[in-house]
Amino acid sequence: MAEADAVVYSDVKFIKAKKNANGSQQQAASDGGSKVTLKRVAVAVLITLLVATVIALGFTYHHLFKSDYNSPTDEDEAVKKNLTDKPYEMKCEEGWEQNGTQCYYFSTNALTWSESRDECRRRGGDLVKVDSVEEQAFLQEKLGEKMMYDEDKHWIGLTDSKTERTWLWTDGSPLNESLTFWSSREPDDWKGQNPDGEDCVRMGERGGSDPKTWFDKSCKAFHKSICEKCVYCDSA
Ligand SMILES: *[C@@H]1O[C@H](CO)[C@@H](O)[C@H](O)[C@H]1NC(C)=O
Ligand SMILES: *[C@@H]1O[C@H](CO)[C@@H](O)[C@H](O)[C@H]1NC(C)=O
Ligand SMILES: *[C@@H]1O[C@H](CO)[C@@H](O)[C@H](O)[C@H]1NC(C)=O
Ligand SMILES: [Ca+2]
Ligand SMILES: [Ca+2]
Repeated sequence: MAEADAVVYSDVKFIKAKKNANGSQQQAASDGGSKVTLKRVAVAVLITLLVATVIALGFTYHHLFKSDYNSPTDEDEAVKKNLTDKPYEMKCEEGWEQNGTQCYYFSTNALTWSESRDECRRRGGDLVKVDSVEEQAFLQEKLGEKMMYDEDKHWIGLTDSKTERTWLWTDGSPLNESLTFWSSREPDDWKGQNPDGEDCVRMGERGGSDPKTWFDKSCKAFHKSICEKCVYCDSA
């Protein structure tokens, strides 16, 4: 409807223009039809060219934009998706379990405390150091499930083998006395098994949820152990 109106209107204008130019209404009327068609074709061609130009410009822009800026963004998105989909694979190595920024390896080899420490260091970490209530809760939660029998406790990186009653972590730092998780009546430096007493610490309570699961024990006893490694650090 609108197009028909437009055609009629342009027809009239064209005829008027023709009449003014050469004064012959007859010729204008006879030529009018084909000239109007030509004009419409020309407009259509122009519009087509315009549309093609816009599309071409758009494609070129998109192409430039994509190669200059989009590719790193796509990659960032992939890494981001990777991180949210598989946070564990992205950070801790296979066999290690993550809690916060730390990775933990629950060794299944029963070794002395020193041998266990060597094994942790070979794996790029050290025997675990408990730095918070949350970390202790995490470790006990894991051991509660992993321990196969009551004595299946695991070495941690705490010892008083240098000076009796001076408990040090493997990094040389002293035990914070307001952050200890001794089981009841521990440490007792019991000499029943070894006359040297008990200078190393093992932890865990099968099926338990009480975090107070530290026991001192002869360093020569054989136990599984927990290694710790910082995800974002170069060393443990
Ligand atoms: C996604 O993670 C896997 C391992 O979990 C890794 O091999 C891959 O390169 C990662 N992809 C990206 C885009 O980071
Ligand atoms: C670490 O473990 C504790 C105890 O299981 C849990 O409450 C906390 O959400 C864990 N943190 C992360 C970041 O996984
Ligand atoms: C000892 O642990 C308590 C409780 O987590 C903490 O508030 C305090 O800052 C710690 N002290 C040292 C010297 O790390
Ligand atoms: Ca720690
Ligand atoms: Ca003991």
